[in-house]
Amino acid sequence: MSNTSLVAPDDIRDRFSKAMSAMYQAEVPQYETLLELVDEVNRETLERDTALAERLAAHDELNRLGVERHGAIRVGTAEELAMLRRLFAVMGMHPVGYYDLSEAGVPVHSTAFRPIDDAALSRNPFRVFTSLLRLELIESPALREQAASILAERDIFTAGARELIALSESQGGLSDEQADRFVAEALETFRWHRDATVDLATYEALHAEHRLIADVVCFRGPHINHLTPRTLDIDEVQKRMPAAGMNAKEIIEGPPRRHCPILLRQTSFKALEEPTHFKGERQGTHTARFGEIEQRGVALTGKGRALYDRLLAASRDKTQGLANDAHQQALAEVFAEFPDDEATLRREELAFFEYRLTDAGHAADAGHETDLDALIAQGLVTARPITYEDFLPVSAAGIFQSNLGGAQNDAYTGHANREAFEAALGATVTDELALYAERESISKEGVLKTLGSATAD
Ligand code: OOG
Ligand code: NI
Repeated sequence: MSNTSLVAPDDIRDRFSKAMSAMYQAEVPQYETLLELVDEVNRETLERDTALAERLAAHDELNRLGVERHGAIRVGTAEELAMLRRLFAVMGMHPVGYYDLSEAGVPVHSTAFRPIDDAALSRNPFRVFTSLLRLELIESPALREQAASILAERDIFTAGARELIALSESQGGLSDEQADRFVAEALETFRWHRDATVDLATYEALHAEHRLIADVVCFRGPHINHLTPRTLDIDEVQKRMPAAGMNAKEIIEGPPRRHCPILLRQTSFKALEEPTHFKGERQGTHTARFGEIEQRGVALTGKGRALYDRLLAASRDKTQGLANDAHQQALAEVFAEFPDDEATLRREELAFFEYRLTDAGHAADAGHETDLDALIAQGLVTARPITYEDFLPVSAAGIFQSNLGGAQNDAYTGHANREAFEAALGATVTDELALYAERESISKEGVLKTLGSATAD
């Protein structure tokens, strides 16, 4: 087959994310309500803030506003994780970042399968936060073995999905018709199954160890547990959730509201109790699925991230137990130390920026100095914040916990094991900071080369 008849992986991801969204809206009607609320607040925000509307239009972001930014799943075995890596690769999604959630009392470690380059992110930014259960952290050997043997019996992929993944690998992509079949087959892995694979007593034993263990082990597949659209005003959506019938998470995770947004802010409506059939004709319920929203800001450098982590840790005592408004206020007070204008964030190397020539820069003769600050002051170059595309372990733990009934087990902490995760994955994870640093330096070299060198001849 010639390469021209193959569909771009970005297009397959776009089809897949739309199919996933439609499936989730049908399965979880409250998620549809959340999408409507987000859309309403986004429209009002754009009407009120015309500068924001112009900026989004200039960056060609308005038409993608309604597209989900991420989803999340949890798997039980190394084989499942490794196969998912191959499944996501078909759609141009690659493992970026290692997140140790054991630190927060949750027995998983995770990565995000996501598009990497700019063009792919702007075509469709959909990514999947993927966690691997760490059975080795379960204390009881009997329970550990029982969980492992239940997991060993399931296959979370359809035969069709396996065939199409192998086909994509051997022919270097999929045709239009194969891509549609792949999306339909892949979707089956993420579907909800109301029939558990175990009896109620087994479910309860695993649940008593940790609700997450029951969620991963007792079902036929890793049901997608949330999807997450992008909001332009997370504080406003949080405020309106109760009136729209949603049980909002108590607090917004991440940094406080700022003039220059940094990293990632997130909140959710809490997981719903859903009827579940257990083996032996027993009925019960399981809580797993929820809806989340996110608002993203600039990616921080190692130095900026260290400052963020320090301030977040310092805020913990002051914010403990506070309701959202008071929590945000206390957080803002601690974060007053974090510079909140683009020029300072850039000059102090706290955040990543992408450098571009302005119209004047394009028209300028070469032979300029190579001092970026001077070029910016002369209006020849602009610096645009690079959006953070990844996740935050403390925030992720907060999202996990609010949907797992706050369960936390300190016995799990202090067990980061990136090597074991990568061995299970069958690949290394890309370092997210290196990606931002590379983008910044390529853009810097590009403008300096154009403005600085050409007259040398
Ligand atoms: C994943 C929670 C983490 C996020 O946005 O930080 C997450 C899960 O509950 O499986 O999705
Ligand atoms: Ni999430």
